[in-house]
This record gives sequence, C-alpha cells and structure tokens, in this order.
Amino acid sequence: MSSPSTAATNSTPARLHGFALSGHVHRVRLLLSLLGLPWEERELDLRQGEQRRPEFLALNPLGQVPVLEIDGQVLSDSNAILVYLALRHDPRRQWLPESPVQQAAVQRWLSLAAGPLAHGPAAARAAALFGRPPVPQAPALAERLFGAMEQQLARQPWLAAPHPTLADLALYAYTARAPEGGLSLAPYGHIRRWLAAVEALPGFVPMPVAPGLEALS
Ligand SMILES: N[C@@H](CCC(=O)N[C@@H](CS)C(=O)NCC(=O)O)C(=O)O
Repeated sequence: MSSPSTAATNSTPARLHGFALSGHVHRVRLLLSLLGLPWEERELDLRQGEQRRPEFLALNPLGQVPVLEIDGQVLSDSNAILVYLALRHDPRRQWLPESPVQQAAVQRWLSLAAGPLAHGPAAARAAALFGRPPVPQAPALAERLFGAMEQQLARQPWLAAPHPTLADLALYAYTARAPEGGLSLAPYGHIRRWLAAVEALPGFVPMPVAPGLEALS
C-alpha cells in the first residue's frame, strides 16, 4: 500500500469532471489546489445535458458533477470527495481534524452545506443564472444559515476549528456568490471577513464569475 502522499505525486493526475460555475465542483477544485495535488478537468455542459450521457452516468448514476477520478477510484458527491482527499492526502489532518469534537463540527457544517446552503443560496443562484424553477423558501433558508454562520464567525475566525477545515471550503463558494441569486451579504460583516480569509489561503483558486455578473462579486 502506498503512503498517503505518494499516490498524489507518483500517479497520473486526478481527473475532475465538473462545470466551471458550480460551487459543488469549486470546493473540490479548491481542496485539490490547497493540497498541491495535480489534476486535470473535464468540463461538462450541464445546460446541454451532458451529465445524462451514458458514459457520464457510468461514473455517477445520479448524473451530477463533481466526479473525481483519483487513485484508481471514481468518487462522487462533493462533500464525500472532500472527506476522501482529507483522509488520503492530508497527512497533517488539518482539513479534517482528528479531534472528535472538531470532526463533529466539520460534519455539522458539511450537512449544512448539503442542506440549507444547497436549497437556499445555491438554489436561488441556480434559478437566477440557469433558469431553474424559483425556490420560494430559498431566502428564508439563506437568512437562517447566514445568521448561524455570522454568529459562529463572530466567536472564532473559522467555522469548525481554530484553523481552516473542510467546513470553510464547503460553505465558501455558494456563500460568496449569494448575490448572484439576489441575496445580499451586506448585513454579514463577519461572513465577509471570513470570505476574504478563505481567498487569502495559499493556493486559493476562485470560482469564475458568471458572465455579466462581474459587478456583483
Ligand atoms: N450532492 C451533490 C450535489 C451536486 C450537484 O447538485 N451538482 C449539480 C451542479 S452544481 C449538477 O450536477 N446538476 C446537474 C443535474 O442535476 O442534472 C454533491 O455535493 O456533489
């Protein structure tokens, strides 16, 4: 068995099947970059339905990006991929700490990323950018989530630990781009400070801004 770090450096680059404007894909791209892992990207045109082609469904029967091929594995679900990368390629265990309390805190935020973040800010943005059906409860979900984040970030600089973890990466993109869905971040000073701190991490890669919405970012 290879050691946690050798697979990253000695094997072929990971392959990320994604979509440039997806926050779910961004969190995986961001961790690959922060860990210094080599990867190549295969962009799917979701608007043309490429995610429903048989060759992609063979990788993820749910027909969703991201999918990451790495270490001979085919992984799907952004948060599951983050956990794999942290366990397999971060020997220091910064991103998914070994402390049970911190690990539980990370998991709590990953659940919030899969729940209210996805159904709130991400859904509002998808409706605005991609013509997805409007989600009436999205603003209320966003307000509750941002309120909880603001409260936490008033107490400590990062969401789940005294240092950045997977929690910060999973929450970052759809929070940063909430204005693209009509949700203002103006009331949330601690969140805005935290977004800037994530963007200052060595190896940070931004998510492209949707064409025409540069003024909102
Ligand atoms: N739970 C999944 C959700 C991923 C997801 O919603 N991906 C969207 C792009 S942001 C997608 O592939 N949508 C295409 C479709 O559903 O047809 C994850 O965390 O990876």
